[in-house]
Amino acid sequence: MNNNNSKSAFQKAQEVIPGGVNSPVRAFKSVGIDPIFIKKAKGTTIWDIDNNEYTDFVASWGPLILGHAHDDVLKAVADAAANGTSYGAPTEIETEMAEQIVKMVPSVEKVRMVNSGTEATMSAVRLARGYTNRELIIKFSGCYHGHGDSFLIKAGSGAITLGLPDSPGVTKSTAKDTLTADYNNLESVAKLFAENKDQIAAVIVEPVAGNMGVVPPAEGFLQGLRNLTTENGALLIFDEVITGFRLAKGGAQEYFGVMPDLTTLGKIIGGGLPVGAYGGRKEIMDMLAPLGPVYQAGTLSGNPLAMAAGLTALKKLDETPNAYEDLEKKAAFVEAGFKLNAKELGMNVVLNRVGSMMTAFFTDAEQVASFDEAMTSDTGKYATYFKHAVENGLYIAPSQFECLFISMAHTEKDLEKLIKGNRAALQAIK
Ligand code: HOZ
Repeated sequence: MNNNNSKSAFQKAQEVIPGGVNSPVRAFKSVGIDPIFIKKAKGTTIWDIDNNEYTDFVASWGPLILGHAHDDVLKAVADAAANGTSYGAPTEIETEMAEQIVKMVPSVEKVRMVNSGTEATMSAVRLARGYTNRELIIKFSGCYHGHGDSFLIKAGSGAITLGLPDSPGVTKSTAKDTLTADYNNLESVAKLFAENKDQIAAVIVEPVAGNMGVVPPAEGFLQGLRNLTTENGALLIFDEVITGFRLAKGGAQEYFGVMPDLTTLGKIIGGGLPVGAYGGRKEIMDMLAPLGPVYQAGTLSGNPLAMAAGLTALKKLDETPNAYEDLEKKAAFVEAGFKLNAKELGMNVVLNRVGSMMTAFFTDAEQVASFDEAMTSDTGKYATYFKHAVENGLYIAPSQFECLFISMAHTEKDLEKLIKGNRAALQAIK
């Protein structure tokens, strides 16, 4: 495979961009090859600047559930752009977007638009602190909630991929306000509540962990968090930046039937443009300025292009009959194919899947239900697997600790190619 153009583009980028990338995990550092520079994409296919073609299962890390450059999204963005790209003033489409979110996400009565998932989680935690008049939060080791200071404590995603779960630059006083518990371990949460009586503002959790690879919540875990937070007067925040509109119209809260107080959203909500949002019960959301005292603002929040793209994507998901059943069928087909490959090759691979998000962990552990178990993965094997997947025309996450996403655009042929490529890549690490 010729990748000379990507190689020299990376050299050039490193002169002027730290590490040559605008988000660390894109540098492919943990898989030991230079990053692929993308030229264009359509549907499920992406082309790099050396004209290599790949079937994409990264989907821009989740947002592109309709596939790349969906015609309706492109038209909505072009129509909006023709009327101006930003006003810094209210528009009707923001209300339409809020109505659509309130309709789809069961626990959300009011919602505020921001520009990224990071902004959404930072703002939701500030709101939770303002509402409860408490300072501490609980997060889970290996969960990732963007790069806000409070969350870079035992953080997942690029932070574990690069071995930087606690970032320098986060002050000691900020770090001490974040307590960490173990995912799928309610006792560790109960202990923190007992040790910090009336001081915990909120528990923030990815209802399906997606940033230490996919780790599903154990039976009763989310309901247990709901009970513990209610009993202790704290808020429960579901970070649905990945799971929102992916597992069901109403995200993980609909899928698992557990309602949080606040929900953070990103990725799919922007239809491929930079959008985040946080929402919840009216009485909590009304604490936000200009109604209440908790401040949060943004020049580009509710941007008309981003709203046009996002609203088109959400409506498509809302209006397509059997959208989520179809995603489930496609993803189950891939899971079965991966498992059969591993079985026939006599390899131990743990495949975790919830709906259209999944991760294959290269570990000898019997299951991956916790951060510690995720960390038993052989990342060297993943690197070899990744290189062979790329050689076989598959674009998958350049890190063990991320998700593989199935989109509505994937065809049977795409999925068969994925299963075949998985077999070839597995053979390479056998
Ligand atoms: N933190 C993102 C994945 N969970 C990566 C974002 C990016 O590099 O674009």
